[in-house]
Amino acid sequence: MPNKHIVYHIPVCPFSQRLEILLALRGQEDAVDFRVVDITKPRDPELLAKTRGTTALPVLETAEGTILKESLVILRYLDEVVKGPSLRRSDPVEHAIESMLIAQEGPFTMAGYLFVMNRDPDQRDSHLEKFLGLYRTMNDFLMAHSPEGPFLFESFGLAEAVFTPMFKRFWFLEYYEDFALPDGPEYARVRQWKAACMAHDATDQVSKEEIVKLYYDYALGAGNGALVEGRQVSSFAFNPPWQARPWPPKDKYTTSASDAELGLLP
Ligand SMILES: N[C@@H](CCC(=O)N[C@@H](CS)C(=O)NCC(=O)O)C(=O)O
Repeated sequence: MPNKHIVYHIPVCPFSQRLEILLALRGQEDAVDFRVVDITKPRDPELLAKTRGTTALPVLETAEGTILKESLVILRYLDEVVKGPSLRRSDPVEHAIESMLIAQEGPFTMAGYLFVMNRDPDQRDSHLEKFLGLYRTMNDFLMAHSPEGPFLFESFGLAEAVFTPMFKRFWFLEYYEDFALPDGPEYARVRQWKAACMAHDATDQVSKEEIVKLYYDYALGAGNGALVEGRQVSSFAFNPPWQARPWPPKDKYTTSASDAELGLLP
């Protein structure tokens, strides 16, 4: 690529991590110029004009000024234009198979986020059941198309790049909901897939500690940099850095920590 693509993003965003994984797999981290957006601050009007008032990130701007949105679209685009072997399967049937698995990511992502954001203890079981049901569907799909594993095909590919950031994000469910995949055959294959995805070298852009600290406000029901009642600073703030903050309280149903308790005051 003669001129670099620009990607506007939130560094810890799972949708943007999909793109970072692709670049890491190719050893092409420098092929894209990442520009950090702080979602706790009002959006730059110039960027807002480019996205015609919409705010979701990541956004890719090509060297010619075309604006692309939606991480799956940007991922497939980068897969075509960045130097190196394609992530997508070249065989049409295999590509259709990976696309069917990818089609499960929307409901899975939504269910995980709604689960962590729920603060009504009476709703907890229904969130858990919904989430587990989606894992069983994935397990069934993997058993049908790739019973041996660990990946869908012989190596980490497009579907893995799509799902791994969500598997890592859902560390917040382990922490705030004590979520763990149950033992048993209904989950064995997806457990193996998830473990292989998460262990891959190209996916270490985020850590559990970072996710748990940054997503505290999500666990209190406040997403996308919104402020929790009584607080002045979002858990998504870049400063003080997450490394300098204590681990948040695990109990999201009855407590709400202050800015000071979360180490968010300078
Ligand atoms: N479907 C979109 C979702 C993107 C998304 O929700 N991004 C979040 C960050 S993780 C965001 O930009 N939130 C701020 C906003 O929507 O204003 C994609 O895959 O790109």
